[in-house]
Amino acid sequence: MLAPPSSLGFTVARGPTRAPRSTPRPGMSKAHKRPRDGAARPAGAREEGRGKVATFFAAKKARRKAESAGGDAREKKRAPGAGSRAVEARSPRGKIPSRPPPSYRLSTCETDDASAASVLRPGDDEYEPCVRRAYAGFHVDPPETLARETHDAAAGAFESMRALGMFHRDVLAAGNVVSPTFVRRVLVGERGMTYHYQKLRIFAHSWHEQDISARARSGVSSGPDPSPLRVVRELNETLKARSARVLKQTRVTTRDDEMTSSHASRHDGSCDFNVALINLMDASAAASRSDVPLKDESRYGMGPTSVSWHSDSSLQPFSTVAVYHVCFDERAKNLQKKNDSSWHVALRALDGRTPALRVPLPSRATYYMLRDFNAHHHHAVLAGDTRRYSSTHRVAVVDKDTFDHIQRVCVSAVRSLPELREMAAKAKSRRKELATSAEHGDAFSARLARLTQNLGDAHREVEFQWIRMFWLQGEEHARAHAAYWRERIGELTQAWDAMELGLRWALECLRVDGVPGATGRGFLPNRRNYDLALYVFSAVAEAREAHFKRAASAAYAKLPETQRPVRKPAFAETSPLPENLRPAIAALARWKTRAERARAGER
Ligand SMILES: O=C(O)CCC(=O)C(=O)O
Repeated sequence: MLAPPSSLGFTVARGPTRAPRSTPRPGMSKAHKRPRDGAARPAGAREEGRGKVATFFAAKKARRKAESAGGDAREKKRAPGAGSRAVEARSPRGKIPSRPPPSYRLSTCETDDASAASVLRPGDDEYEPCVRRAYAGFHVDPPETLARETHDAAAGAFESMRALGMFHRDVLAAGNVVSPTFVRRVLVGERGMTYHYQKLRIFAHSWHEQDISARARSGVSSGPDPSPLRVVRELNETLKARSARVLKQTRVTTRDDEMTSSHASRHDGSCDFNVALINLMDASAAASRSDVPLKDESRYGMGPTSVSWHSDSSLQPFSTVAVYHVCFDERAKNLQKKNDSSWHVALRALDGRTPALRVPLPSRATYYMLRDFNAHHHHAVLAGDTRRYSSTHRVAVVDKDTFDHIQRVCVSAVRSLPELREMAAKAKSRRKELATSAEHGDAFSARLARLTQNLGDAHREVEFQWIRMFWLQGEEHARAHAAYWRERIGELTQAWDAMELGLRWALECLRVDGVPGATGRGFLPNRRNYDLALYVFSAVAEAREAHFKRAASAAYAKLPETQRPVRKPAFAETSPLPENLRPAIAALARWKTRAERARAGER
């Protein structure tokens, strides 16, 4: 039996005298496979604060940060000319250098700055040469490229999704600023996919046939027949095929870059879209009167933007983004506005010389950002006169962003818990029984360090990247995901709950009641064990504090009650650890000092 909670030196109502509440459910244990990539993500790293925790694993964090930075180019500022640096992108076939296209100086401009501050539109004298030179990889298909049935089905599906209330504003975080998106969105995609952008993980409604049927059975309406999710999947297939064709048609062979077809496809990257992030944008006038009024584009004076300048994040390197859009005019008899070109996509190169572009998009057109276009350009959406849907088909990263991944992390962490429980029991009996050999102590300390670190990583990842991300988006979001995600988040919460108990056992291993040596020479964990545990607990405490601050942000006040954050995972009297870990951290610091004194006394 482990010590009662009060003896840990901080107050919790009930201690870890029970077995893990949640040996994962059968569904989870079925997948007891070795983790494929082994490496836990920088667990919670995207959300972690920068307090004193940073000092302990500073180097490690820096490395992890560098690794994760590649995926998110959103709103990064670059100095003029910086765009001419080659960046290396990792692809399944290794690292491929990605060079920005050559820059273009307007013939009428005397300086780079003047050229870079200009905007070209189709029909301008230098539009075509500029696009060919500096915007390679941008391609627009006119509406006629897709079949009429495809257009009609897509328009019907988007309208049903709107009627079903599937579109919501995402509340994003950039630095300390928390703000809702101007547009409303929904993510649809492969089973178990999520998409992480601007510190928010959004969860895909699965377009898998079985999940569509399960959704219908569970009473979560997926709308009329055919299900809009199925229609989006079909649109996705159509755009995959079309993207492959566009990639083929737009390959350029240069003399020093003689391409075999495999070399060419290496640069083409994937167009095997696994998610569609669908945006619903109100007409400019209505959007400007809304709770989240549009802002004017400030760099070029392009007017109200529904999506401001950015490059897309969390995409597989060199992968294509295909954007299909359709406009509706509520005032017109025939709602679908076929000839509307009031919506524009704006593009800019990041080289400090090339003019920006303002490209009108006829309703039902599709545009493509091919290969590494997204790495060297930003895009924005300039609001038009009608309601608009844009279905953005992407090849999102999958390493750390699928349910399979986090399930593997949890299964592996939960598997280590029995060992930790035994170690906690041993540590307790040693404290009572006196002397153990130093060797035994060293092995114990090393094993404890490893288990604490792995458990801490998994615990932070599942709590901050998954469970809290899910509930941050509110009760209505949870209901909308009843068919697939809610149950899975429940499984992850069970695993997290077991990990909380594991962390308590790790604490138990480190407890030093009095000064050992006064009553005999008990087991003393080493300094690293304490530092590691302090790191793990402080990281959780800081991330929780940051999360609560974010959830309390005024940005949520603009949303209906049902879309506001839910404080989960929940803590109860019987929880192994309290939600506020500061007292535990203080106790750990005391034990560390006592252990150090005891060690010094021994010398
Ligand atoms: O709607 C569009 O054309 C693009 C939307 C976009 O940039 C985004 O969703 O990130």
